[in-house]
Amino acid sequence: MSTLDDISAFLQKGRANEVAANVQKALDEGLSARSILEEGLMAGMNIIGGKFKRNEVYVPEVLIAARAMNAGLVPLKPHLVSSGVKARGKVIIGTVKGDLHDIGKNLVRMMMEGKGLEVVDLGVDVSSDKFVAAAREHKADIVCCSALLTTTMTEMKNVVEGFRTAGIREGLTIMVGGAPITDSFCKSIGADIYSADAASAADAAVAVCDKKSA
Ligand code: B1M
Repeated sequence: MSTLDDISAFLQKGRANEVAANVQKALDEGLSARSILEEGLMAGMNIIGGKFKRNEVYVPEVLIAARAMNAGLVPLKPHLVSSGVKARGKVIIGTVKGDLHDIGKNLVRMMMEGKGLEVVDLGVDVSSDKFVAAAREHKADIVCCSALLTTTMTEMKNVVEGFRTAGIREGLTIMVGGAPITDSFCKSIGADIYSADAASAADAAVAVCDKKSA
């Protein structure tokens, strides 16, 4: 078995220490951070996701797999992000109300930080009011909403409405993403940018901030 297979296998068993150790081993072997993320960590999480869907594993197993994934991201973070870049803009990020999934959101945050953006992470289960208050307080350029459930993605519409009602929608970019989100959903709720993955979310955010400061 390759180190990437080991990472996937340990992640599925929720063995956080072994996942982190094998991520470090893969880095030492010269594997790219991207392949470790996609072919090791995310591959393992996708297998767990499929088993979860077929009721072959349940919430506790998925939860410990998620913890193991987060442990694997720790040694990977410095390699996913470049360092020493000057802050280019301010981003507020959170997983929307009712939704507790945070791994994708954490990846988006890491990639954005790596591109020199200052990111304020509101965590999970974030209400529209909280997004609005934080954007106001931090004078954000971009608000990023993540959702993983078809039942919570509709909360993104409330976030967009919340900014309209507060009178601060103009000049603010609202970005949305997460597995059930599509470009047409983004347009239908009046958000500005849909990104399918963390790397393109970071690229899009940098483009917005660079355009603003040009
Ligand atoms: Co949940 N869960 N879960 N779960 N869970 C899914 C999402 C599900 C697809 C599983 C399944 O049935 N196959 C399903 C949703 C079905 C649906 O709505 N259509 C589901 C369900 C049903 C549930 C519960 C309702 C289960 C229950 O209790 N009966 C429950 C809901 C709890 C709640 O949120 N209120 C629940 C609970 C959980 C756990 C707590 C156990 C755990 C989350 C732990 C955590 O996040 N700390 C969990 C997990 C881990 C998953 C799966 C297995 C993995 C999600 C993940 O982290 N993927 C997931 C199945 C799957 O995806 N295969 C599943 C890895 C991550 C890197 O990908 O988050 O998609 P993702 O992020 C991607 C992109 O989407 C994008 O970038 C990332 C990649 O670069 N992205 C953005 C994400 N946010 C973005 C924002 C952006 C741009 C891009 O801009 C702002």
